Amino acid sequence: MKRRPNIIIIYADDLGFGDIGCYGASRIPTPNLDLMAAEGLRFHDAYATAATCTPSRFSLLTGSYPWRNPHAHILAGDAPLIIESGTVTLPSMLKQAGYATGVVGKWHLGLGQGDLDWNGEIPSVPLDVGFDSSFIMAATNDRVPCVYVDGRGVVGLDPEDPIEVTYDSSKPFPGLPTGRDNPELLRMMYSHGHDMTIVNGVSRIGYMRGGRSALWDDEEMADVFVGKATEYMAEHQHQPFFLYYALHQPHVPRIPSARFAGVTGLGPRGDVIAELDWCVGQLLDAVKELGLDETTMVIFSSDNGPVLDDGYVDQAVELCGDHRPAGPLRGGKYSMFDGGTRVPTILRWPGTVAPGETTALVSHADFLASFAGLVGVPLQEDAAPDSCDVMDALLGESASGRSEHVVEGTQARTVLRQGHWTYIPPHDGPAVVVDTGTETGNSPEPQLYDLSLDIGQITNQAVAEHERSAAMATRLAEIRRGSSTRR
Ligand code: NG6
Ligand code: CA
Repeated sequence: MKRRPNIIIIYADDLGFGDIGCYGASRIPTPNLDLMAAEGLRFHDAYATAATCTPSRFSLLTGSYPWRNPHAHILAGDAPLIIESGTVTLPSMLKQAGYATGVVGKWHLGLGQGDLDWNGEIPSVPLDVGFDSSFIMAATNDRVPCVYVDGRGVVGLDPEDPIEVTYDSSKPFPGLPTGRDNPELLRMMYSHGHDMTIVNGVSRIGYMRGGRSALWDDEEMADVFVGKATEYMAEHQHQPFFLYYALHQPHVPRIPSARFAGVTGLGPRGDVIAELDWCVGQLLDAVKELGLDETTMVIFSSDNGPVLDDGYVDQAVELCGDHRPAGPLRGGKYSMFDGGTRVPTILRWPGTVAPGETTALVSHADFLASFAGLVGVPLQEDAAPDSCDVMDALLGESASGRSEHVVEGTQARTVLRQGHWTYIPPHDGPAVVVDTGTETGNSPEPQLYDLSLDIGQITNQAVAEHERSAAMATRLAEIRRGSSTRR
């Protein structure tokens, strides 16, 4: 008998492997995630496919490695949708099994087909790739347009005050204040980038004009999204549903609601993680109150690793102290080291999944094939090319997931993990990005690490284990040349 649990994926934005209590953090209170982990299965070796957002989310929804799609890199706020229509996606597959499918929160996979008019019906939205309900922000909370999009329309837009958006730095809207020219208008200064249009006293990436009645309030964003997420569950409680709840925390600009400002002593970054935990609690409370506890599988994870200074002066670096956002891992967001892609991952399904921990290797790209197996939808051969059915590992019934997988840092620079070994090919470029302080993993030499003995990737074994290193280089090249790795 196939099962059809409700499926909820809660996806944080830039939350690191060491950022929450159940993964070792002691200075940020995360009682709801800690309880979720105590009641569920906690993964040590679960990975996003990339160290940045768009490519990770592309994989989560399509089961494809991101480097197969040349558009799967950090997108501007007015970029076209990068999932081709007709692609089998997590929600379109679940729809075939009779699920209601909804997305709430950060999208960042593009909207429209280019040259987007935000003032009419927006073509190519989540509704066109498998979701039947959608309440999103287009890209990131640091990119314009700073508005919510419900279905195909901007929420609260006054037709008399249309929105215009551009990312062309040679065409800023004349006379409109920017962070660069009007720093006196800012309540949070930028540190790098983020010096364009000012919205709510915060300068963003990109330029926008108009749409004043539609602008979001950063402080309210957590409440708005969690409100929509719980509303969605209440509306669909009588049929199986899939909810992709994509949190905006702890991405920059880090602006918690007043209830969370100052609660951690780590500055806004710590505070928005505490707020994120509260959001998870609200959602899980709603699951319980609706009586859906045993019929709902909830997965919590993050799209990429952590970063402290990602472009605003918010004291994330200064107040971090002994908190280790990536835990024992090296690198973080943007990095080919494990800190970029190995992320906290918790699965809770009371009555079906026993509480515990697992070291099974799983990729977020695997959710598509795994859920397809669970609900009994056969996948066509060309669908979800890199998604492996690791449902047994996800349910804690097997200790082994995949034998190998590929992740990327930025610019589609890929890394191969096989068993407990990780191979990083030689790459040009800086070893450290100065602005963000991240170690990229770039090195003129090949790097090979034994994660079972050296989780912090300190000792390069590429010379000592020359044959293994060469074999992994060959295998990675073979995977990159091929069109599918799904077995
Ligand atoms: C970078 C931004 C960074 C963040 C990132 C996307 C600058 C200087 N930096 O380009 O702040 O927005 O893009 O983050 O503009 S992600 O989590 O959505 O991938
Ligand atoms: Ca992210």
